[in-house]
Amino acid sequence: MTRLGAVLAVGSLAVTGLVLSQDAPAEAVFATNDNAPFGNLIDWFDWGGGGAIPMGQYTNTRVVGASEIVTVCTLSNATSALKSYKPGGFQGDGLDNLYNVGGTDGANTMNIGITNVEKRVDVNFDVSCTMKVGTVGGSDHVTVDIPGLVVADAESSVVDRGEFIEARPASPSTTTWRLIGRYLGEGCDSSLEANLGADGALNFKPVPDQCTSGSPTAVLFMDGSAGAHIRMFGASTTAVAIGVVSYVDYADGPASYGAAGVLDFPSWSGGEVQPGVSDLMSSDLKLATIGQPQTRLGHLTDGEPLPPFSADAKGDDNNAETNDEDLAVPAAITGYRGGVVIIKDLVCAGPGRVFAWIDFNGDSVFDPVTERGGPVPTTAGGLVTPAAIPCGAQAGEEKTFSVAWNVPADARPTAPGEKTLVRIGITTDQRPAEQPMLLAIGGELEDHAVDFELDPYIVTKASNGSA
Ligand SMILES: [Ca+2]
Ligand SMILES: [Ca+2]
Ligand SMILES: [Ca+2]
Ligand SMILES: [Ca+2]
Repeated sequence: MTRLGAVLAVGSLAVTGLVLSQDAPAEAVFATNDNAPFGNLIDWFDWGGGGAIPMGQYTNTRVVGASEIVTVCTLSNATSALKSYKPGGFQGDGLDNLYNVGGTDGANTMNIGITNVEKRVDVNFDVSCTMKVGTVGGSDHVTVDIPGLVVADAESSVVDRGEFIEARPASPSTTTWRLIGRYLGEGCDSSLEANLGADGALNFKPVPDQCTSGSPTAVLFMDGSAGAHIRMFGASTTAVAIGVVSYVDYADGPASYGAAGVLDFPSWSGGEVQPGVSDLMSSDLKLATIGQPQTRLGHLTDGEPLPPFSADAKGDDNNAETNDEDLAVPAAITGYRGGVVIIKDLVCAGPGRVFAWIDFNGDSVFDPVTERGGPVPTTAGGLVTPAAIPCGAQAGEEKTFSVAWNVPADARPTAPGEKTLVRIGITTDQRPAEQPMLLAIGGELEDHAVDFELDPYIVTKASNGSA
């Protein structure tokens, strides 16, 4: 770009607390503007306010109760110095119009661009990202493979001066390039020319040139590679932004039950960039869409940026156009102390294991032993063994399941107007997930508020909670 009409960036704001050093910890950075494509899902790596970006590991951390999700991106093999760039620093930048915190142009505080220091040289570097999940401050973290990276043009490119951005996936044979967002300034009639090579590298630049009203800008998902070789050329400045796509489906009961959630990744379809030369601004190329993950409860799930704690356990039901808390948990459950209650005919899609709890004594916490469910006893009058319930091995195939509980000796009925909580989760996580306060990998959690009726006159051992 040339700095014609460049807007002065405001001083660095402490949005992320990122210190520019190796292993620098930072909060995950999500755009806050309403129109950001998949804005709740994309954690853009923020490289800090205008300083050098040394090679090394950078981390973003999200805390969920006693657990944390640490996204780790590693930069390596740079052939030239790199520094951070804030999209919106040049008026032709389009990325700040798609993703920002604080506003567009100079108001944007997201330092998500990686830019060249030297002019008129080919700049090459490698980036790769992964996630780790474990107890905050603990040594029990497990590595989670992430399915892909978001790559975007963070600064307008001047084509007649040779500027471009290129990303070559680490696993080209298993990677599909998908267009997930784009921007074109008012009155700009440039296209964004993409050239997808036989080696999987995608090169893109505005054609015939940039626009000061907002150059054609693409946001691309490298579906199948969590690493890339980046190559870019800045006659003056050119910059690339890297993001990681994931979501957490949180439990939505009262906070006393603890923050719990399941980390997962959406499945993508459409928006495929074709081999050879194409125009990413063409209306013939539709944006990619996301679908339901294989492992879920009911038919739907979704992610949310923060735990939607709520007294009536409807925080996650009411926070989107569709209610993803769609397990048919009955409004009332009846049982007696020492007996068994069963909730029948719930729908899950696997692969995965189902875990379930009821707060029988109404003390606003789940007892991990006495309030945990398990498979329906196979012998008449038998007791429930608290355990996970398998949910099929066929990917994404829905099946029904039932879950049973022993009613503990301290169970008490809910008072008029009072509810108690049922928590049901499914996960592909192979770690022990015995606690209701967990951060699992892959799946969904649902909370449902119910009446619990204690009926000493029930004579059958098992009451059908769904009746
Ligand atoms: Ca659901
Ligand atoms: Ca949800
Ligand atoms: Ca309890
Ligand atoms: Ca709910």
